[in-house]
Amino acid sequence: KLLNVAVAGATGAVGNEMIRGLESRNFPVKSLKLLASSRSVGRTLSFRGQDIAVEELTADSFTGVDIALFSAGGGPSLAFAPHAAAAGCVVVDNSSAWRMDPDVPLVVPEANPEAVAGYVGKGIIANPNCSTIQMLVALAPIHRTYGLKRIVVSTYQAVSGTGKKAIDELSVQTQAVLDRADPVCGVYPHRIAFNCLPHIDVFLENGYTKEEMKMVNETRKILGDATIGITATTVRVPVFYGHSEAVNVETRMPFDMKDVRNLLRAAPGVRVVDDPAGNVYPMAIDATGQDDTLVGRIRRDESMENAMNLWIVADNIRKGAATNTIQIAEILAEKYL
Ligand code: A2P
Ligand code: 11C
Repeated sequence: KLLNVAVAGATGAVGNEMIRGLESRNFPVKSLKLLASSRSVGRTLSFRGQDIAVEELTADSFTGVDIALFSAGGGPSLAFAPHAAAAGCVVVDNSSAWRMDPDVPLVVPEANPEAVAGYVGKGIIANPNCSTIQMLVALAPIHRTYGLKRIVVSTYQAVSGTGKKAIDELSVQTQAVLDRADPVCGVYPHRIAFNCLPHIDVFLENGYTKEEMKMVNETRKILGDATIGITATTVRVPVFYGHSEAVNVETRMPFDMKDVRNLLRAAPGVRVVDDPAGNVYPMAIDATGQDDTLVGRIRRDESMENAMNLWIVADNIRKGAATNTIQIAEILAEKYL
C-alpha cells in the first residue's frame, strides 16, 4: 500500500538523509510533504527526480498524511507531534522529546521490533539517541543469549550529531588553526578542532551529561530490563561523521568468545570488521554512508569473569537517526497501516 509521508525538519542534516533513505530503500511513498521552519519557505528539495517546495511546519500540516518522520528538534516535536497524531498520522520522532513517555514505544528494530505495536497509545513512536541505537544493534543479540549484567561505555562522537552548524564550526576552526588564526567558538563552549570535549548535551545534577543519561535510560527501556547496570562517558571528537564507542560488557551467563563472534556475524544490522593482524577494525570513515553497525576489537576482558570488550562504529546520521526512523516506518507500513 502506498502512503502519504511527511518529513518535518526536511532541510536539516538528518531530514536530508531521511529523504535520501526514503528514495534508496524504496519506501512506498504516494506523496511526500517536506516541512521546516518559516525560514525555509521558498526553498525546494529533490525527491525521486522531482522538486518539492518546502512548507512551514504548522498544526495543520498533517491532514491526509499517514506517516510523519520528525527531526526538527525537541521543541517542534513536543508542539506538533500531538497535532499530527490527532489528524490520524503516525509520528516517528527522532528527537528526545517523547522517548521516556511510558505510552510511547522506543524502538531499535534489531532489538525490540515488537514494541512498534505500542504506537496505538499516542500515535507516536520514538527513535532513540544515536549512541544508544548503535550500541544496542550490537548488544541486543548478546543480551538475548547471555543476559547483560553491566555495560561500561565511552563514546567518540562526531560533530554532525549536533547539526549543520557544528559541521561548519569544525571546518572553519580547523582551517583557522592551520592558518595560525584565532578559532572562533559558537556551538561548543571550547574549541573542537584538534581537541576532545567530555561534554555532550547539558550537565545534570548527578555530574553526568544528558547524553550519558540517555544511554542509561534508553537502553533499559528498549531492552525492557531496569536491572542492567550502565555507566557512560560521552565525548565529542573532531570527526565529521560516524560515532565510535568502546564498550565493556559483563554478561550474566558464561560465554565462549568464538560463539559471541558467530552470534555477532549472524546478527541483523551488524557487520563484523575484526582482523587485527591485517589492521582491520571499524573506523568512522568506513561507517560513513553505510546503514550497518560495524563491530570489531572483539575480545575477552581478562580482568573479570564473563566480560568482553567491543569497538562499535556507525554512521550517526544514518543508522543513528534517519535509517532507524525509516526502518520503524517500514515495520508500520508492512504490519500495521
Ligand atoms: P530550518 O532549516 O528552516 O531552520 P539541523 O539539526 O541540521 O540544524 O536541522 C534542524 C531542522 O529542523 C531544519 O530542517 C530546521 O528547519 C528544522 N527546524 C528547526 N526549528 C524548527 C521549527 N521551530 N519549526 C519547524 N522546523 C524547525
Ligand atoms: C549527538 N547524540 O551526537 C547527539 C545527537 O537525543 O537525539 C542526538 C541527540 C538526541 O550530539
